[in-house]
Amino acid sequence: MFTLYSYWRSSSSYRVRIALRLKQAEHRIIPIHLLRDGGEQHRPDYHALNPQELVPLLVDGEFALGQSLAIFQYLEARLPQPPLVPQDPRQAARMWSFCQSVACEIQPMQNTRVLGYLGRELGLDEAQRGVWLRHWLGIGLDALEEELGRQQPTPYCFGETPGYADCCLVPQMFAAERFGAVRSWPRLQAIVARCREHPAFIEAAPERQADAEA
Ligand SMILES: N[C@@H](CCC(=O)N[C@@H](CS)C(=O)NCC(=O)O)C(=O)O
Repeated sequence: MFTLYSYWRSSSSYRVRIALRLKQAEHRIIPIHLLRDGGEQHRPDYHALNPQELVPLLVDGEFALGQSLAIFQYLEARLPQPPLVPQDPRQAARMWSFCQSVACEIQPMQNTRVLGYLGRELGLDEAQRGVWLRHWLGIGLDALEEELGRQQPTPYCFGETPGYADCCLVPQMFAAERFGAVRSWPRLQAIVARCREHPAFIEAAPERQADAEA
């Protein structure tokens, strides 16, 4: 039985919630509220588990692991079925490149502490932060749309069944909608629409979480 520390609206947590469901892994979710009381991720008991003070955090017995892409790799090794990585090495590498693009290039710009710093330390108001954020989300998702457009269309990002790229894409599009950064990305949007009909994606959605707020 895995334990996942998660926040309902955190796109990185959402990635792992989807993956756990695709793997049909038995798990429980412990919510960490990223805003309440200055952020529960900074509580000493959580810091003891995860010095990075970020969600998600996966715990498997005595083993605790942060960073969603590392968690994907661990899940793949721990629970190989169903595989969420393409068999072809080049497609697999492309899939990890796609995941890193979301996790390392796009999502960090929208992170709570980054936006908080822009406001508190650099004095940007909400409108200015929105312009900044929409700029980065737009550039990042435009590139992914173009990349996927260069390969044969498949129902999901890299094949006939959902994989880790889809686990990254759906939460990132949720964030783009939340921050008003949506443009026309026909390929990405078609994949997201398909994913949103899949039970694993439905159950992992932010609004379905026990800690969801109106
Ligand atoms: N690269 C990390 C990103 C984790 C991350 O940024 N988590 C955010 C929520 S999506 C967080 O915990 N933020 C807390 C904060 O900003 O203080 C991953 O892929 O897991």
